[in-house]
Amino acid sequence: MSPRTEFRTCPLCEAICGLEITATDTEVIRVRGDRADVFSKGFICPKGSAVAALHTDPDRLRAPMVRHRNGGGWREVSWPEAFATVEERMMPVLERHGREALATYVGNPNAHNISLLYYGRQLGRSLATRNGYSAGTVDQITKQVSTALMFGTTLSIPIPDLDRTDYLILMGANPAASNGSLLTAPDVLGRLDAIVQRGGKVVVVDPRRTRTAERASEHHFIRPATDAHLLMAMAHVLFAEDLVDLGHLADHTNGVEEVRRIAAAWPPGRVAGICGIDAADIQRLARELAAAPTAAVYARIGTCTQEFGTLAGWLVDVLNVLTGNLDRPGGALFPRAVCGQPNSKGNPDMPRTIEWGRWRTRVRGAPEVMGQLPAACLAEEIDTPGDGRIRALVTIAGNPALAIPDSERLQAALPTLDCMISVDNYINETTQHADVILPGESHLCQPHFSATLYQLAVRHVAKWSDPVFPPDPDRPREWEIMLVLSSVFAGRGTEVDTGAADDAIVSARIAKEVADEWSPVYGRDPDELFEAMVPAVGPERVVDWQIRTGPYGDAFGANPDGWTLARLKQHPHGVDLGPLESRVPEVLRTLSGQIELAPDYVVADVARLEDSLERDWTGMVLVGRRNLRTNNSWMHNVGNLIAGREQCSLLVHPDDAQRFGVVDGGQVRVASAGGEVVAIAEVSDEMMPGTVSLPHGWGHDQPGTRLSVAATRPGVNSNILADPAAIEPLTGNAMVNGIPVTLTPA
Ligand SMILES: Nc1nc2c(c(=O)[nH]1)N[C@H]1C(S)=C(S)[C@@H](COP(=O)(O)OP(=O)(O)OC[C@H]3O[C@@H](n4cnc5c(=O)[nH]c(N)nc54)[C@H](O)[C@@H]3O)O[C@H]1N2
Ligand SMILES: Nc1nc2c(c(=O)[nH]1)N[C@H]1C(S)=C(S)[C@@H](COP(=O)(O)OP(=O)(O)OC[C@H]3O[C@@H](n4cnc5c(=O)[nH]c(N)nc54)[C@H](O)[C@@H]3O)O[C@H]1N2
Ligand code: SF4
Ligand SMILES: [Mo]
Repeated sequence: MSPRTEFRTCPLCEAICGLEITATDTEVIRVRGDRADVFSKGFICPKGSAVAALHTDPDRLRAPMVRHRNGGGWREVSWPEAFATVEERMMPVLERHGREALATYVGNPNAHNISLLYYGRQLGRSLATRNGYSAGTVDQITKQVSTALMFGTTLSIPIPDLDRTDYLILMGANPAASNGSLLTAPDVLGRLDAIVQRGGKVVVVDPRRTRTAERASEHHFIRPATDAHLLMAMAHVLFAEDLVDLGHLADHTNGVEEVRRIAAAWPPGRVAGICGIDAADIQRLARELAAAPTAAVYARIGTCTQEFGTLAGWLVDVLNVLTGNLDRPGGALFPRAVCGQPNSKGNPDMPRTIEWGRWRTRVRGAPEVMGQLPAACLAEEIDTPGDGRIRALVTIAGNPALAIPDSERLQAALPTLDCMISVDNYINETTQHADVILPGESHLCQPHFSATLYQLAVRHVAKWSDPVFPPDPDRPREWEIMLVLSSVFAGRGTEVDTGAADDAIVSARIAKEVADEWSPVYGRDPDELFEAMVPAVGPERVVDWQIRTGPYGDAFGANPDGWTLARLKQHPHGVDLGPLESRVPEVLRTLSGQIELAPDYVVADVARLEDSLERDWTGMVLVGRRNLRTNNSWMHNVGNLIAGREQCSLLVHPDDAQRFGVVDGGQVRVASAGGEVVAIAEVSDEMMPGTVSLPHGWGHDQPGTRLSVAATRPGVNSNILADPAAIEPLTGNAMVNGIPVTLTPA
C-alpha cells in the first residue's frame, strides 16, 4: 500500500508540536514538523522524530510481565493472567496491613496521556489510600500552591504573553533545552528572538549562561535559591519609587498594603551580595519592568524546586500584579482553554481553596499538601519498621528510582515491598522491582489530546490526533487497564466489562452536570446527551464531553456555532481559537473573589527568608539541567538521542576547577549530605563561579533493567545527591536545586 501522511501532536513534552508522519500500514517512513500546524508551524526538536524509534524499540514492553518470586526473572503472560496475578499478590497484602500500607507514585507522562489522565482519577478512588506520591513534589507544587492561594485554583497559572510582550524576565528556565514548561509554546526561542526583533528585551536570570541566556538581551548569574530575595528587592524598588500601578486590577486585589509593608524591609543593597547581582542592576530591572509598555516575569523549575520555591513563585506574580501586567495583553494572562479548566466552570462564588496538613507522613510527620506527600519521604516510609509501614506500591508512568531524592535508598527499599504493580512501558530502575508490569500502548497506537497543556498555552488552540496505527485488538487500551485495576483494588475482581464501567462513569458525570445550574447543559435530558456522543468511548468520549460543555462548546446544540470533537477532527492541523484575553475577575475562584496578593500561608514564610540573610552563602552548590535530546529518565534508550558527546556531565567553572583540581573530561567526586557520585567534569565558564550543574534522570547502570541502549551510556544519578531532608516547608517540594556539595578529583 502506498504511504499515507498523518498529522499528530507530539506527546513528549509541553510544547505540543505538530508532527507530520508518513507511514505505511505497518511502518513509519518519516517524521517531520507539520508546517501547517496552527501552533507549531513546522517546529520540532530532535525528540519529536523519536516517536518512531520509541514505537519500534525492541525493549519496549508489548505484553505484561510477571516477576517470579524468589529472584527468578520475568515471564511474559497473557492479560487475564497478569490481572489475576495483581489480585493474587496484592489483595492479601492489603487485607493483612490495610490501605495505610499502600502507596502510589504517579509520574510525569500522566499529564500527557489522556487514558492515564482521565482514568487515573477512577483508579485513585479505588486505591483508597492517603499515601499519594508523585513527580509533582519534585516539580511544580510550589507554583500550584501560590497560584491556588492567589487566584483560586491550582492551574490558574498566569502565562507570559510571549508573542505580544515588550519585556520578559525569564528565571530558572531553559527552554532551549526544555522547550518550555508551565508555558506551552512551540519554538519558545523563536518567540524570544521575536521579542528582541520588535524592539523589546529579554532578561534571563540563571546560575548558568544557558543557550537561552545566550539568545537573550541580558543575562544575570544568580546564586541558586536566592530568587525570592531578588524579587522581593524588586518589589521594594517598585514601592519605594512609586512605580506601583495595578491598572485594571486595582479594584480586584487584596493585600497590596501588606506587600508594601513586607517589601519595605528589602532594599536591593540587602540582597545584592547574596544573589550575586549588583544593587544598581536590581534597581534598574525593577524600573525597566515598570516602564515597559507591557512586560511579564516568568519563572520555572530552578525557582520551583528550591529552598524558597513557594515564595519565589508567589513573588513572580506579585511583580506582575504590581506593574499592572497581570491579566493584560502583553503581560501574563490566564488562558481560557478549550476544556477541563476549573476556573472556566461552575459557580464563581463557590471557591475551590486548597488544603494541607490533613494528615502527615508516618516517619517524619511531613504534612500532606493538596493530597500529596513529599516524594522525598517515600524511601523512608518503605524501609522504616513500625505500624503503617508501606508494604505495597503502585507506580503509574513514573521512575522514582531515578527521579526523586533518596533514590539510592529507594532502590534498596523497593525489593523489600510485599507487592508492587507498575503500569509502564519499560523494565527500568523502578519497574524492575515490580511483581507485575502492565505496559501502556505505543504512542502511535493511541489517540492524543493535550488536555492539560491547553490550560498553559500562549494561544487558545486545540487539536485531536487519531492513532497512526490501529491499536492491537488483542490487548486492553491503557484506560481499560486503569478500569480493571480500579475493580481489583475496589475488591470487585478482575472480571470487568470495561465498556459498561465506562458508560457508568460517563452517565454519572452527565447526571451531575445536568443538575448543576451553572452548567451549559443544566436541565437537559441525560439520555439525549449520552446518545449524542455515541459511538465514542473511553478518553475520546471524555474529550468530546469536555469540549462540548467547555467555553467554546456547542453545549449539545444550545450553541450551534460551538465546537464538538467531531468538528475538531475536521481540522487535522488543529484550530486556533485566538489570543489570550483579560479574564479578571471572572477567572478568580478565591474565597473573596479577589486576587489575594498576600496570602497568610505564604507571607508567614518570609520569616525564613529573613533568617537566611544571616547565613554563609559562599559554599559550592549543585543545580540541575535538562538535555535537549532526552526526557527526564526515559528516552535514553533511543540510540541517536544519546549518541555523540557525553550529556551527563558535571559543568564546573574554570576557577572552581582549578581550586579543586578538577580537569576537563576527568572524573570528579561530588559529595553532599545525601550521598556521592563520580561524574565526568566539563569545565566551562557558562557556570556561575561557585555553582556546578548535573542533569537528572541518568544512572542506567543498574543490573536487572531491560534498557539495552541506555545501559551503554548510563551516566550518573544526580538524585543520589539530593538530600531527602531538604524539602520546602510549605509544600514538601524537594530542593533539588542549590544542593551544597564538595568536589574532589576522582
Ligand atoms: N534532581 C532532579 N530531579 C528531578 C528533576 C530535576 O530537575 N532535578 N525534575 C523533576 C521533574 S520536573 C519531573 S517531571 C520528574 C519526572 O519523574 P518521573 O515522572 O517519575 O520520571 P520519568 O523519567 O518522566 O519517567 C516516566 C516513566 O513513564 C513511562 N512512560 C512513558 N510514557 C508512558 C505512557 O504513555 N504510558 C505509561 N504507562 N508509561 C509511560 C516511562 O517508561 C518512564 O518509566 O523528575 C523530577 N526529578
Ligand atoms: N529536552 C527535555 N525537555 C524537557 C524535559 C527533559 O527532561 N528534557 N523535562 C520536562 C519537564 S518534566 C519539565 S518540568 C520542564 C522543565 O523546564 P525548565 O524549567 O526550562 O527546566 P531546565 O531546562 O532544567 O532549566 C532550569 C534552569 O534553572 C536553572 N536554575 C537552577 N537553580 C536555579 C535557581 O535557584 N535560580 C534560578 N534563577 N535558576 C536556577 C538551571 O541552571 C537551568 O538553566 O522541562 C520539560 N521538557
Ligand atoms: S519540543 Fe516537545 S513537543 Fe515539540 S517535538 Fe520536541 S519533544 Fe515533541
Ligand atoms: Mo516536570
